[in-house]
Amino acid sequence: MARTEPLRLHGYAVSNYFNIAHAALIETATDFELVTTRASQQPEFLAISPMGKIPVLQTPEGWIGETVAILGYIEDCLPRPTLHSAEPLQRARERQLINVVQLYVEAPVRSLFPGVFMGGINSPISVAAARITLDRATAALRRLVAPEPFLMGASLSYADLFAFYCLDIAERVSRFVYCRSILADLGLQSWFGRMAQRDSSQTVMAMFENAFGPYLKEKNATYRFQPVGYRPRSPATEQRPA
Ligand SMILES: N[C@@H](CCC(=O)N[C@@H](CS)C(=O)NCC(=O)O)C(=O)O
Repeated sequence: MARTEPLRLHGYAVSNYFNIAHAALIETATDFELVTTRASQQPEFLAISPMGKIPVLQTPEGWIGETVAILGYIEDCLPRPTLHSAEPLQRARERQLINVVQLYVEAPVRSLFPGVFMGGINSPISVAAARITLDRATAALRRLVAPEPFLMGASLSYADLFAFYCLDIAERVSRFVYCRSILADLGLQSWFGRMAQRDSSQTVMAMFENAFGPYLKEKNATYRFQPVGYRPRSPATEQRPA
């Protein structure tokens, strides 16, 4: 059934998960609107997002949380497979990659957000524990992907979008905490640079950059904004370190 109302994506651009869903809506040419919302544990927000997290997608039929579920909904509403392969094994491998990135890269990196982006301190134990998972995940991802030119082969998939926004944040944390580039460890710098040049990335990352500086200031973060691989095509409004 054709939708008469646009989908509404609630969240804001500091969130790598919000950015994945935003990029997927752009890449699939879905009709959508953005609604700026912060994550919250208030009852009204928990009624639409059970974990109180962003993003959350408002559809004419109801609300969906969790980025993987949001991507699945976007894809299921399309007339034909767009960012997922039509072939079952390839589709499963795309999901496998998304799971590895979410659970074994994003989650350990997220455990270090307090000491990097939120004005807190990371204990040596949590820094060491995250490193163990990241090393396993790095080895696994090196076995799983060899961009040709996309992570799962000749065409862009949800796995590329998921990995791009998670690795952007992982790269920032890895450089800050471990003085190491996870993109270099993975051999994914060229892929990341190509992804950064996509129209969707230019739109989404410009919004991220605008939102991230004020967020870091609000949190009194020790981290200072640095460009990772994304370069805007037009002159930037933000002052960048040389
Ligand atoms: N598994 C969730 C993770 C979403 C998530 O962690 N969102 C963050 C922003 S990037 C958030 O809402 N954090 C606030 C909180 O955890 O209370 C998804 O896939 O959407």
